[in-house]
Amino acid sequence: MNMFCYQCEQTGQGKGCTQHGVCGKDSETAHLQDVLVYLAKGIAQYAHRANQLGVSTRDADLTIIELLFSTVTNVNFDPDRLSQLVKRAVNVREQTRQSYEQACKQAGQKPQTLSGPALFQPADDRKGLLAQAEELSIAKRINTQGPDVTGLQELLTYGLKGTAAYTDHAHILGQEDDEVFAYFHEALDYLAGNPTDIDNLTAACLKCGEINLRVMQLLDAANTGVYGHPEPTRVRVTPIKGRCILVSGHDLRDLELLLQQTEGKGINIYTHGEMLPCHGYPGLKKYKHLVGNYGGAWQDQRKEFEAFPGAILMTTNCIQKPKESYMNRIFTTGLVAWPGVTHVGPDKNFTPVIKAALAAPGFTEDAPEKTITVGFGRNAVLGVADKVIEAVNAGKIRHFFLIGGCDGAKPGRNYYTDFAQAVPDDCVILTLACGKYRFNKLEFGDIGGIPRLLDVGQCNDAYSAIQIALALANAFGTDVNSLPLTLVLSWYEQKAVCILLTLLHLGIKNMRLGPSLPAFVTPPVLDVLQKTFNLRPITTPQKDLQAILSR
Ligand code: FSO
Ligand code: SF4
Repeated sequence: MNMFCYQCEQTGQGKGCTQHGVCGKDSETAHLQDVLVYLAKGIAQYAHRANQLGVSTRDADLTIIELLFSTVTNVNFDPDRLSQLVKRAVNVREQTRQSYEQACKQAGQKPQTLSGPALFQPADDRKGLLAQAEELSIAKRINTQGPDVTGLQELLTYGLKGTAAYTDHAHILGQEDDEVFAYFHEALDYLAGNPTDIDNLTAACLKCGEINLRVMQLLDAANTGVYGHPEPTRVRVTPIKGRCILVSGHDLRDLELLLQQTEGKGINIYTHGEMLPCHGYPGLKKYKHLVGNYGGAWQDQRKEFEAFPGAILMTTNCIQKPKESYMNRIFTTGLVAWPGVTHVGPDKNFTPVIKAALAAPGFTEDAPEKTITVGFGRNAVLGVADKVIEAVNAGKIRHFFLIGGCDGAKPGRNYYTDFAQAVPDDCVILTLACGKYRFNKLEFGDIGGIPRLLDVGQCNDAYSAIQIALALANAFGTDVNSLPLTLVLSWYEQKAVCILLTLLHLGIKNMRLGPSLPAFVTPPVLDVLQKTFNLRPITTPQKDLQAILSR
């Protein structure tokens, strides 16, 4: 039974993964994820109408977010857990239907007769469910309505998935907005109607970017509200002697809870991948046993986890198929899952992780000390805005580059290392997300005390980078597009998609995108993006730099 998925940059030769995902997702998992997205639309059909009648739909709000986040690349690979989510989705859709019908009754209205996902009844057995899933496949839609419309529908779907991930992170730390949930219902209800108008679909994608900006603002408020503003912090990137746990993903709360549960137990905690920026938060760096960062970006994990002599905790994407050698000392929590890997449930009792760390040998000696600096969030950067503005006015800073986004396994991603190294000495590089591992351990020096490489944080901190750009534009009395600033982006999965939609919503022009363009953005759609936003693919670092600096 063929799957079809083209939601990430890794997709099989630009044509979609059809037998098995390059990410490791098998056909069964892919089909179950298609069912979950379809059911999210079904819940939304009722929730949207209930919301319009003034009824709140709390279960639907949170379930939709979790369903969508579970289908993001490299999050949930476990068919059993996905099947449980299918059951939960059907139950929540039923409850939401009842709330809607009740609300209609009270308002003296006749409930609308809905179709499609609202009525979909998943088969009881896995075989039947998978056969149904085949009918929902993206490949079918491409065949019937063509690649352009399907691609735009999927662009919106992937934007929603990314936005759902950020909504979930913000919600975990107590920040949410009913209007955001209502938007999810509206947008998914729109998709449930199988819209085909290209202009409307394009506008809907930009609307997703607008809402994502709000969500990222909530997430920024959540992170800084709970843990304080990141501050420039030196982080050790070489191991020290002792037992250890490595924490990967993006979830600050999981790290905090693990730090609390390991305090005084003689276990050192290391961040991995996108958890690196955690070292800059006062509320997290205060834990003395948060000793450093280990390894690089997500795609190197199989080698690095094998070599790590302790336990490993995955809090969100990006997990890869674990090797046998560390299967018994890797753990998942939250929405992330892999078949056979022990999952720590919502009670966040990390005892199994701690036991595995104590049973492992740990590092037997200190490696020579090496550090890098993180923590240049908006508060830290804007705290020295006067110095930055002065340096620009004095001609000491010629240009800013935001080299940000995801990392991945493709060789073409060397572009970002080469680009960062080729940036002239009188330019500053801002970076965020896991793509920075391509160059964040290189020496860039400073310009009059301002570091030439400023690490703004995770992909989750894109709001911080946007605020820095807006504040600079304000200080120079201009707009972001007139600043000496260019965004050079690398994308991999759907969180990058929603951030890109946010940047387009903000009208940011002249962005460079790579390493390859999304397969779901078809030539006519790309043409619109190029004409309207001058969004263009990366070429070579030399050519792109020359074009940017000669503007
Ligand atoms: Fe990277 Fe993975 Fe953070 Fe993504 S770890 S690729 S855009 O999940 O989210 O940057
Ligand atoms: Fe392929 Fe990416 Fe989909 Fe995985 S998430 S199946 S690699 S397109």
